[in-house]
Amino acid sequence: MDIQTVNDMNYEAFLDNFGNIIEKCPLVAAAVWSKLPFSSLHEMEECVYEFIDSLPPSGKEGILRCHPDLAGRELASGSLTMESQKEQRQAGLTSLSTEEREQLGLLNFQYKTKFAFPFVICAKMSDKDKILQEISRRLRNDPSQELLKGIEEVKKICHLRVQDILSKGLPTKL
Ligand code: 2AL
Repeated sequence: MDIQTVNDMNYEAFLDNFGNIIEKCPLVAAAVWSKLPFSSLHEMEECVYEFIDSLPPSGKEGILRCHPDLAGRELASGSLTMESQKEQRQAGLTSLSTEEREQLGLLNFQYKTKFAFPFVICAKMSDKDKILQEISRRLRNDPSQELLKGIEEVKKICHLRVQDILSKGLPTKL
């Protein structure tokens, strides 16, 4: 898919294709569609990031809260979004031992108790051991540092989701 194909998309087609590049936040794609056309896909991604950066802290926290826990309730119940399911599987989170699952569950709980938003990391760029290390390390940060770090990870997740959509070739419902 090239930038011309994206620029030609009506609102519905754009949302069908890019609505979940930020987990459960189709509003971001809806806002970005208003800014079409773009001269490159890179410019489109930059527009996503600018939108997120322009949000007040409460909006950024809201974006983090739309992310499911890693190896959490939604993974166990099969209710993750398709994208998240794939990312968590690739990071090895669908094949944790009981001990590892309990350890991550406890760390997720401690993280959310401290920061009031979930721990977010780009799972595809990590693996279960790194995730356990990172959450333990990041638990020591202060809330403003973690808000920035979490949003940085959201952008990495977004970049890989855009790459994934583009690699699929033809868009749906152009
Ligand atoms: C996720 C997710 O669902 N996919 C990903 O890369 N990271 N969630 C999270 N809490 O970090």
